[in-house]
Amino acid sequence: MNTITVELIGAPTDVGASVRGAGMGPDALRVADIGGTLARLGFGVLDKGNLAGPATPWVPPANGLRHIDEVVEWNRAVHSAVEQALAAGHLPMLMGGDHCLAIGSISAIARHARQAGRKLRVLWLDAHSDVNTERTSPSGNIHGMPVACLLGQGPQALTGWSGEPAALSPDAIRFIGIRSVDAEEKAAIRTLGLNVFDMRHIDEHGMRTTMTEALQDVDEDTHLHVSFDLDCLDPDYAPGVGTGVRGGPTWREMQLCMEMIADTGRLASLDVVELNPALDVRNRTAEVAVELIESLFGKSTLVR
Ligand code: Z70
Ligand code: MN
Ligand code: MN
Ligand code: MN
Repeated sequence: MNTITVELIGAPTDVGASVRGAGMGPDALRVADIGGTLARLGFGVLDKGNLAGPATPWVPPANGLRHIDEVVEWNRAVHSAVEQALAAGHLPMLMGGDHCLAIGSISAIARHARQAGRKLRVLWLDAHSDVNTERTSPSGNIHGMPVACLLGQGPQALTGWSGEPAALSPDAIRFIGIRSVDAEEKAAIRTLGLNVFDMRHIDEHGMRTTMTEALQDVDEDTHLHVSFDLDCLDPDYAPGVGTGVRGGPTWREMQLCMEMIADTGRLASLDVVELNPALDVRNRTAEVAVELIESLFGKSTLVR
């Protein structure tokens, strides 16, 4: 049996966020014992430490984009680290940092999947749809734009990194837990035909049916990537996030979501983003994240 090595990549920055503090996310996950937890599940664990990058200037947006140069620099570091992890045959876990880092991470993953001749399926677990561009964003915060960038719709400096104009086609992505969508994002979702399982869908059909739908057609040729924004969870369970939105999945619903992903056996890469220890309560959100990641990597309470 060959052991999978999970490579932990810390990207300590809040450069794309609306609130300061997500830069402390990687160490909060380490304090909650992300490494030991994965090792006890039988995985090899390689903690590469934290990437280096520019400080967050905390200045207003210019041309609809806040901190674009620093966002590009952090994403370059992430892209290169994820590329190297995949080349080494490891399973990369990007520990953010805010969600703008998914641009670098998923661009590297898209190139890798294409070169390996594999289909890519991205599960975007989030309260937000993150499909703004510099023309539609109400804030200029780039953590609200990674999906657009990956679809080839964002600013030029943040598109095309996978070697194709778009890292993802609209049908490669499934959104789960969405409940905060800006007016122009709604229009983009319709125009692009994105597959959104919003909270109404989860309320009406339940997490089990939702995940069965979201994972449909995932097969042995699929590279499955999970981009886990911790604000997907209801803030009652995950207070340590910059932009909590009421009415999200409970801890139990999220556990089932993770278990059903694990059951596919196709998980090949992961982003864990938007953890904000400055707003957390005694590291509870980091601990919840580790509990959920444990299930994502196959821990099961069932006796089968
Ligand atoms: C809003 C914007 C966002 C995360 C907030 C919010 C986006 N749609 N994303 N928190 N993770 O500013 O674009
Ligand atoms: Mn190795
Ligand atoms: Mn997000
Ligand atoms: Mn979010």
